[in-house]
Amino acid sequence: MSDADIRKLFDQFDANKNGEITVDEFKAAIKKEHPGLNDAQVNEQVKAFLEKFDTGSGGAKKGDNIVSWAEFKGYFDAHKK
Ligand SMILES: [Ca+2]
Repeated sequence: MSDADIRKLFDQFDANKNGEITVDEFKAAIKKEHPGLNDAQVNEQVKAFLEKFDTGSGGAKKGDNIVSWAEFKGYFDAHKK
């Protein structure tokens, strides 16, 4: 995935375009993408998302339930082949 593709994906979640994905933004995106999910299922997705991305990479704060661009991109950089 190119940096531009990663950015595009990030921007899809970052609804207010402030460079951070909050839990509320992620929830809204998941509900839009998968309208059939119930709250418990949505919360599962949120949990998995935060475990993956709320890692503190790029000098961001780990575990603050906010995924910055640096954290988002850091995940993909770390998993590049
Ligand atoms: Ca945001």
